[in-house]
Amino acid sequence: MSDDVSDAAARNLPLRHSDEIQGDVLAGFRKDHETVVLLRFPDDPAPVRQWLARLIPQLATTRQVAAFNNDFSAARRNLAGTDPVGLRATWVNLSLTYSGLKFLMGTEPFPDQTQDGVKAFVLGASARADINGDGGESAPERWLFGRADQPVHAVLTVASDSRELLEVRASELRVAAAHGGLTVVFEQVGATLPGDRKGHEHFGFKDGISNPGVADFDRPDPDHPEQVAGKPGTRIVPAGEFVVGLPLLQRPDPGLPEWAKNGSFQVVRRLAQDVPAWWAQVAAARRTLDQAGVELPVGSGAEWVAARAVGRWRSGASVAHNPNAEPPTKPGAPDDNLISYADDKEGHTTPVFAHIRKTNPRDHFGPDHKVADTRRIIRRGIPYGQPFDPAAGPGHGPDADRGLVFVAYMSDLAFQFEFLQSAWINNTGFPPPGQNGKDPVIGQDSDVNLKLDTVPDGKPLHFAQFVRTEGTIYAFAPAISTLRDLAQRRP
Ligand code: N7H
Repeated sequence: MSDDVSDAAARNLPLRHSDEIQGDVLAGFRKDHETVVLLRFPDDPAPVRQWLARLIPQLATTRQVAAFNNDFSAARRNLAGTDPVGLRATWVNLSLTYSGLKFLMGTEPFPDQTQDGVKAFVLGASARADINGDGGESAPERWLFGRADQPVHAVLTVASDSRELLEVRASELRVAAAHGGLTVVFEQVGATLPGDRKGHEHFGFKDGISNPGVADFDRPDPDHPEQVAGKPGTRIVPAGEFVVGLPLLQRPDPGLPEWAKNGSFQVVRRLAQDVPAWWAQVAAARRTLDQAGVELPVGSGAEWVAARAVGRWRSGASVAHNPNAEPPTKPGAPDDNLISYADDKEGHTTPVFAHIRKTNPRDHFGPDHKVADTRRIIRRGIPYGQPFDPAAGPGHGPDADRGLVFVAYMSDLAFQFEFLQSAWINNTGFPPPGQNGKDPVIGQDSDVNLKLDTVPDGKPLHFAQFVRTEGTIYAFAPAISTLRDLAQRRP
């Protein structure tokens, strides 16, 4: 597994030892509790630089987080899969928005703004709402953060094993920020869901199964060097897809300034999920199919349709390998991620509109995965709010706030995140040919065309959007040395 690398193997994986790249990007904090604190700078840069200088030694590097995750996995293995209680850490990372970077640099950070990814970062997420499909109820004027009238300069990502430890650390960070004259514009707390729902998102599906492997960070499988050892199906892509200045798969190097090297662009999005409404429409879709006489596995119910919408069953088992029913979960088995769409071009098993197929078409366009691999992002999301369970009392009902704190890293906001949103998720024509529908989990309202061996021309099913955008920030997590230069006002 990516976090399970022996000392000997780690020596040949130079990015595991990076003291430059911040820790959440490649290693991933992977904690049960996380908060994202959005900060605004005061007018005077001097106290902000002092705040930054004091903060830098507290920022988690890739070396620290990778080593911790490695120890944690080893201990977990020795404890037959339970979490080692004594091994705890609280991590902090810092990213800056365009206006935050410009403020600290005292000059234009990107003299050349012709490149699309740079343009997206400079303009910010609210100006890119049309591209990202953020209209109507998801329009920026309604956002809780990231609106044009509500500047954010810096983003602290804080993660810990317990809520108490997180709260202590977050309050220390808030006090330090206040000393520097910074104000908290918004704070979004997230936590893994309780009990057996740990690791699952609010609709009920296991999340965090498929993230890209990264060259020089993840150990390649000796027999299949294009995949991560111990993680069948997890493809290794060049690190430059996520970290600026490192090798890319096939795009030309965008030629970003030297200070950006070893940094990563970050998207933070609060995505509200209307759980009962989404499931009600899944059940309605099932009734439509039953009434149309479409033959489906007996007793499979709404779950069958929901699994088609996601591409996985609730447990994370793929529809590709388990078309008819959710299989019993096997303890200790690697995640079901060795998925091919090569023999399912029409999507009779995994629909071409399924969320995991829209966002990573894998080998749909060819065995080299190139179309998919250049658009990958590293996802570090965590749920917020209580699970939907009205009988459990206040906070669990249909009107309570709940959803996903979506956090993702990449080296180009336009080429990766924005492209996924506009060209794949919200494009009824993707994948060509024909009109297949938008993503029925996170996309805008649309009909999807469900094709089956027995219904090769497809049956239209309507999916309305029950994931609403409530805020978005584009930020950049600079290398530690760049942050040091900014604290000392070196250009
Ligand atoms: Fe998605 N969901 O509950 O259905 N996502 N996602 N996502 N998502 C994935 O494979 C979900 C969102 C991706 O490589 C799983 O790890 C929800 C955005 C990508 O096969 C589940 C929300 C974007 C993958 C969900 C949400 C993506 C992925 C299966 C919002 C990009 C990996 C678990 C509330 C812009 C695909 C897994 C692959 C997987 C859900 C948001 C992208 C269950 C509820 C905004 C690339």
